[in-house]
Amino acid sequence: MKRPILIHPDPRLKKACDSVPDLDDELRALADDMLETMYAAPGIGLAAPQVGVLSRLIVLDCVKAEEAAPRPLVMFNPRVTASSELMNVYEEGCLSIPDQYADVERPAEVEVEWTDRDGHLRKEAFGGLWATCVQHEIDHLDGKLFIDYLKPLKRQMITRKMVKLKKERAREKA
Ligand code: K1U
Ligand code: ZN
Repeated sequence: MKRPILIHPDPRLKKACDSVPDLDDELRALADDMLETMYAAPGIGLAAPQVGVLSRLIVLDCVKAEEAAPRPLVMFNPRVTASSELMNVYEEGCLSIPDQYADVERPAEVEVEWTDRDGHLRKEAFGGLWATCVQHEIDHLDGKLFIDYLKPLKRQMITRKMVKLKKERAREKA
């Protein structure tokens, strides 16, 4: 089931999320819903707070080529265990901040540890777009958005645009 994606500004996008103590069917169903929501958007990642659930769960699939096999990853309690000194700049977007893009600098490679959908502990090193995306998604779990890396004026400008967009969408619904 596809779930609605919250649009910034929303207090739920600014909160630090709780760790997931034990996996259950409800959490696995949430992960499946998030993957469906992400692919439909379309997007390459999604974090639970973006669908209003304040738990440490992210999904991602950064396989770009249409002919390549998809690689959906479900990560419960993901954490960065090592970061490269080498940095990388990528023009980021966010499904909670539609149609706004900006350059963000982050470590080019990260090692991430997480619990997968089957409850197994996993560890993997990511580079390129995967590294950017997994850091963007883990930031969501700490209540941080990519616009928080921008200069205040640019951040305010984007936030004003989003307030306007939300008003327009609410008017269309009424
Ligand atoms: O967290 C999110 O809101 C998802 C976001 C992830 C992300 C994008 C770019 C850099 C870092 C993290 C998105 O998926 S925005 C949409 C997007 O980037 C995209 C959509 C369709 C095809 C390819 C990319
Ligand atoms: Zn985002």
